[in-house]
Amino acid sequence: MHPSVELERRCLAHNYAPLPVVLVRGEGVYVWDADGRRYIDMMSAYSAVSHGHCHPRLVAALQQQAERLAVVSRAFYSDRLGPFVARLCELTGMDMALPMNTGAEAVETALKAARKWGYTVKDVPAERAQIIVCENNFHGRTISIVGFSSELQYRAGFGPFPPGFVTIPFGDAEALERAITPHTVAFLVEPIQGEGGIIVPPAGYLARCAEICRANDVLLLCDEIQTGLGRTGALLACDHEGVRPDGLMLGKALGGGLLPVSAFLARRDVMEVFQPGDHGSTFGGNPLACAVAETALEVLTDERLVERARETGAWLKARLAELAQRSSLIRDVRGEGLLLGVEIDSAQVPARTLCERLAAHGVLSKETHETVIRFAPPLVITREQLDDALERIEAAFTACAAQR
Ligand code: PXG
Repeated sequence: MHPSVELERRCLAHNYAPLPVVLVRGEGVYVWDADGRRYIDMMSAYSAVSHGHCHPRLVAALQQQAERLAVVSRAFYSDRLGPFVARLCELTGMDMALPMNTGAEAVETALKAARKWGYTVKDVPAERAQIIVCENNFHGRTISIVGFSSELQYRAGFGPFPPGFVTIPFGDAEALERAITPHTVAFLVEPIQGEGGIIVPPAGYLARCAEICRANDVLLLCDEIQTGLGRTGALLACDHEGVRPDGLMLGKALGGGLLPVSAFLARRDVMEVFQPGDHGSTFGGNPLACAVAETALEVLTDERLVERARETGAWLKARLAELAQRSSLIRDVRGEGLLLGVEIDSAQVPARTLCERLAAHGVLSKETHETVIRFAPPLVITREQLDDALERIEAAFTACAAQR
């Protein structure tokens, strides 16, 4: 056993069950383990590594900024924060941004903004604000966020939870209309549910939700922490339906695969509810994070990562659908761009076993919900690299089917 595994088992909280691979190096779509074996990374740290591992331009930006100035807190201005938020707003079409670090913090920021907007702008009576969320959501791991999860394990043992959340089925716009009351301040939704199993809602869903929200003076808050920045073949998954949300959460890929960088973006009248002292983060918007994130946005444009995700994603999805014709293990192939999920007949073989087999064939991925394997490689992946991955995927599936 690698010494780090033994140390992790002894000294690290057991809150994950990693595949037995010890990674030591990464470059582009590849990672290497301690024995020098190379793997194609088909899950990109849950979409955080859209730019590929250790992208040279991003590493250079990190190095240069680290040598100049890294962390100052928001007690002072820095020369990096303004240009970063300006670029982020320009790219996403939002008015204002509030940088944080992790995705969960961006979601918490959105929830606070929505509630305060409800009390100060919409005139909802004190302490009565309601936020509508979807079944099968995943928005992070804080107490308030797991409090409105429908996944028993995420909640069990962690209550009591803050009130003020109402759950409706995902993909059902009429359920949203029915759930809205005069106290509803916001609807929080992932345009495609990621952790929930790569669930794509019916066409027109988000656009209809946006209409309903607008008609009822309810904020549409889109969690694009996983789907954003090109992952689904559009800059934002909202763009597929021509929707401009009132509040937007970005994270993961915003840090260029190097640092935790997230942001809540919003309409001006929503963001302006925050007064000095209302909210903050020691590290949120630090110069080092800003330098990396601003470069990550530049690389996204310069390397046409959005278009490439659309093209290679459509191609990968078609090949996986063909594989599904040949393999009885696959029940469904779904997703958009390079956020794809393959649903496994888990009665035949658990998705976890397949992931172990994929690793043995040089492909890294991870199951979600015990039945779905996600294929979400870095957006820089080429057709040739995907061809190679597909051959390995088919070999792994065949080996699993033969072994039953
Ligand atoms: N929103 C969405 C849509 C996400 O997919 C978060 C928020 C939270 O981001 P942070 O940076 O706080 O993890 C996510 C995260 C895990 C795990 O082990 C998390 C995600 C995907 C897979 C596993 O907690 N997504």
